[in-house]
Amino acid sequence: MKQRLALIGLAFLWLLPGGHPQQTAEDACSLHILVPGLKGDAGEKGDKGAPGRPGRVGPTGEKGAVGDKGQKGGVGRHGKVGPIGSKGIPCECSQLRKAIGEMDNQVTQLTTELKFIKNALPSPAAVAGVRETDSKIYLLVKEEKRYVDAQLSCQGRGGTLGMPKDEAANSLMAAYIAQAGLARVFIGINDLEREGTFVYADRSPMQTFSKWRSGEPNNAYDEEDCVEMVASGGWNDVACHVTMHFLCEFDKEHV
Ligand code: GN1
Ligand code: CA
Ligand code: CA
Repeated sequence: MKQRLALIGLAFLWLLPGGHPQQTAEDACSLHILVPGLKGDAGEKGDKGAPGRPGRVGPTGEKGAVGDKGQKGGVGRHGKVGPIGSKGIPCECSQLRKAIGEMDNQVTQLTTELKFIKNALPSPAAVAGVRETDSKIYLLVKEEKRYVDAQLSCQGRGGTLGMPKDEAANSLMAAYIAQAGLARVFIGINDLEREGTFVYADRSPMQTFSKWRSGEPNNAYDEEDCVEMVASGGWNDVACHVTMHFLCEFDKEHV
């Protein structure tokens, strides 16, 4: 123990500046391991390193000044079809939307075509094969029918057999018949309810205006309760069971 302490003491003495203790080769070696050597010369400059990783995102900057007002945007698209009401039938909305879109296109196309027909063509009614006044539309039907069936046909189209209640209407109807190359057509006048008392197809009574041909109405063969108009515009009572072409009339308000 005493020997060990003596050795440590010797080592310290050697470390002190100016100390020159006697030392063996073995001693010097073990001492060099314990103590760092002197700083060497600076080495050569190394190669440039690889670029570093991107830095972290910086803090949000301060709000800038308000810019100029932008230009007005275009018209937006149609909105989506709304939801079905509480009592609605469940359905495929995409199919409905598609159908509505197609109808929308059809309405646009029809509107354009109607506008063209009304504005560009000289006589829209003539194009459609009918005649019209401010309040009525007349249609010649070139099918041979008995009076009652002719009236039903007109009613089925939303009208009635033509009822000439003044000179203007009578003239228009006559010209229409003549231009169609027809000799006679059924019109909406009859005395079916009371012999000799002629009424219009809408049951309205005959007023001051009438256009009976000379000698008519004569109730020939005691069986003439319906009325025809000939191409010149005159009226004649005829049997209701005969068949002929007929002329329908429509109220513009109701078509
Ligand atoms: C005669 O000749 P027509 O067909 O135009 C008759 C009418 C009758 C009709 C019956 C002047 O007319 O009253 O309703 O036959 N005209 C005359 O078809 O007698
Ligand atoms: Ca009669
Ligand atoms: Ca007659």
